[in-house]
Amino acid sequence: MKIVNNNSKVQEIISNVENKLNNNFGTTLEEATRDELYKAGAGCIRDDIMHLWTKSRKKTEDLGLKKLYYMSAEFLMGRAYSNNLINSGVFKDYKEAFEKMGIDFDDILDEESDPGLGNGGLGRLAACFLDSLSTLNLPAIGCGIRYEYGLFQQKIIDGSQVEVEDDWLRDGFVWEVERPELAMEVRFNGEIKENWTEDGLKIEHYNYHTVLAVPYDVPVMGYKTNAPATLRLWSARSKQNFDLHSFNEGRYEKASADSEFAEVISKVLYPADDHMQGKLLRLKQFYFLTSATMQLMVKNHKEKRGDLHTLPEYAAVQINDTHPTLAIPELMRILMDEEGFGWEEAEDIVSQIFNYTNHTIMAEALECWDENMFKLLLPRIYQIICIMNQKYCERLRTYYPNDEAKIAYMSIIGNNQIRMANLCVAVCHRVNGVSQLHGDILKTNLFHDSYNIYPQKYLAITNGITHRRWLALANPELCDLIQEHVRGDILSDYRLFEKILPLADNADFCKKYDAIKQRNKKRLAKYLKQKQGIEINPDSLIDVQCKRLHEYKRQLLKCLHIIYLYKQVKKNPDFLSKPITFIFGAKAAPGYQRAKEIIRLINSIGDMVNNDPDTKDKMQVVFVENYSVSVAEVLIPAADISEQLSTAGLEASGTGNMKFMMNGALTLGTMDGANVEIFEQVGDDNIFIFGATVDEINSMKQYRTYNPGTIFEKNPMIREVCNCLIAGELPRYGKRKYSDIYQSLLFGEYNIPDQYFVLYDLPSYVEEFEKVYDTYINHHDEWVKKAVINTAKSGFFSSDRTIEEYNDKIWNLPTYK
Ligand code: B1H
Repeated sequence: MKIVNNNSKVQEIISNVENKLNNNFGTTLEEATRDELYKAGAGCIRDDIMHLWTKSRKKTEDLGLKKLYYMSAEFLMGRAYSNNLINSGVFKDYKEAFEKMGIDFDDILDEESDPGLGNGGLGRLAACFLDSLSTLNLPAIGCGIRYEYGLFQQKIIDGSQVEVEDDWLRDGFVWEVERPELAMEVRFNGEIKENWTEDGLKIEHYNYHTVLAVPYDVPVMGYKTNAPATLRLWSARSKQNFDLHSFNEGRYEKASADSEFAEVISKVLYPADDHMQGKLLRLKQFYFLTSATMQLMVKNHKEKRGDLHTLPEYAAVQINDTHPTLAIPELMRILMDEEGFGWEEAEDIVSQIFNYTNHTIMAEALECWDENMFKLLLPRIYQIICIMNQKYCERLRTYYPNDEAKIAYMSIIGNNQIRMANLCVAVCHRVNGVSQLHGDILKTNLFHDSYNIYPQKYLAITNGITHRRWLALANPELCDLIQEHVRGDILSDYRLFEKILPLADNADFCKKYDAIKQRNKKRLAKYLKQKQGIEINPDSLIDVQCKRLHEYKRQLLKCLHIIYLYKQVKKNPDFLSKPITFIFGAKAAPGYQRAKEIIRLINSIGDMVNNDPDTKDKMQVVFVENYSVSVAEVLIPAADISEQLSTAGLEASGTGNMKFMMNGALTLGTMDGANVEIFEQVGDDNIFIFGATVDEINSMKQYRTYNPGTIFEKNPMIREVCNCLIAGELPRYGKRKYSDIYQSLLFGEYNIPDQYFVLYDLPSYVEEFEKVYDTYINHHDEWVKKAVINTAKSGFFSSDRTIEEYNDKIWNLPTYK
């Protein structure tokens, strides 16, 4: 019976695809290009999703359900087609249908561009959250920017990173719907006049620039959802597409200047991760996003409910890091200047609606804006922030009388800078960190003084990842294996993962589990051969570090370790009994010179190790180009070891670590971010921890007791490894030497040598790696058992759990039924 049903579904898909090819592209199955086949197939599932989406949006509005606005400058969505098929429960049917038509379905999936509208973890988290919100039937809209160009594509040429623009819209984007009827006007620059009238103070803004914000909506199909979420991306456009007035007067330059002013705003994503760039254009992007979103939110509420005082009953706003902070003063502006609210009244509403997630404590990432630049671009918002600051400081003085130093530290404006995190903390209802450790650091460190006054504001909610994409889509075989052994649907209930825990002792299960890992390694080998012409040994131990390139993430530590192993193998050919493949994937911000230098170093080490007859069969170093969501989907399921090496205290959470553990790689990491919670979930025996703890690092910083020079002198291993950077064994690109890196480790920048404690942690890393290697090689059954335990315990890291927590503790959204 089932087979017949299935067949008829497959048959239906085939005829739908044929119809689409015919109706939309005027072509046939035989003639169609791959792009047309992709679009026809995507169009079919899109029709179903659109239907569901339209219906549920209308009903949500009619029922007046409270809705979440998840505001973020980044949404790193990844490809939509396969994800939509999985979440609609028809992936296998589509695959079969295409195969019946004689078409390789993987090739079709590969046709889709991978929208990279985010830098890394922060943007990917937003995408996982939308998937979970949709799956849990919680009314939600993600609000972001429709960057015409996403994060650059990375090529490695001669060992160096070369950036290529990411023209993801070139062939069209089938999942979006333009909504010109919802376009909003956003105003920049100009002057403010205060007019006292009979009705009180009226604010007049004149001589401003207008930019049109046009929303494009994308449905986000959750797993078997009744209520797909919406991703609303704003695109900037000039109000007069062509300013006829200026044109007629012969002022061509002004006409085109206006359109340039507008269109450049949503042109490209800023490519710096965990690093603040105080550029005017960036500020324009943020105001553009927040003003358009707040205006439309208010307009919708007024149309539907009339009274703006009830807004907090119908809307919650989550601010993903400080980037969308301007939504706060913008809502104040709309309520006061356009809706006639008084200050207290407006503030009362604003303080109920907004919540802020902090993602980093690193000083260089904390967003602040030059006061003068800000004042010119956003004169009214500036005034509002000044008043907020004044009132906030007055309030603080009642708690901290006679402590002006503290007030200066906490104030929103200081040293001619506007500090966005302080603004958020001053106003938001809830402030959260993204792992337990990070939440603690916020309380004891970054926001300590605010925490002392408002402890109830602060909470920690550990990040998560959607197991639909990171297991079902990326590792279908493992997903099926788990599903076969549990009752209930793991894709809708992450708690079921734990049911496989007893199977860690079942030899038959472990054998199947291990065989899947092996096939995923083969799949990776095939991918690398096809995309980069690189051959790897799928029978080797696969050790992966993939994430943005940043000094605090310590790819350099891994480099030094590989150099150490190389030296050992050179001295003793039997040092490694089984080969290891070290895989790196990492993009460096284009202006981050040290990070780019580390990419060159990785490739140099690769050249040295991979071409040396003494080592090339024992170890291989591979740099995977263009690390992105779709690359991660092939890489992570193939990994044996997950490298999570950040200096303790600096990685707020990490989410790659969760993807690896779910897919059965064992973590080799520091006690940092969510690694701590992975440790707590799986227990001491099933994770490999090394390095200094947060307390140790803090104490070394506080008392300035760390001196890498001493370690260098005392430890011959460290001397040998460091000397390799400057001794001339490493092939170099151009005239480069790695002496800058060497210098920074031993003498440092601004007199802080080795500020990320690489040399400090290297000995304990080397030692721990030996344990990892020994377990993998000599106790393989034990290894597989540990891997199974990791998968079994990974349910906690599903973003469904994370979203449930946000909803319980912050948003209180109703479920759509
Ligand atoms: C994270 C950022 C970030 N933290 C500024 N901060 C950016 C900051 O373009 N900018 O200006 C972009 C990104 N990203 C990451 O967030 C943390 O480093 C990870 O530890 C964390 O897992 C992730 C999600 O919470």
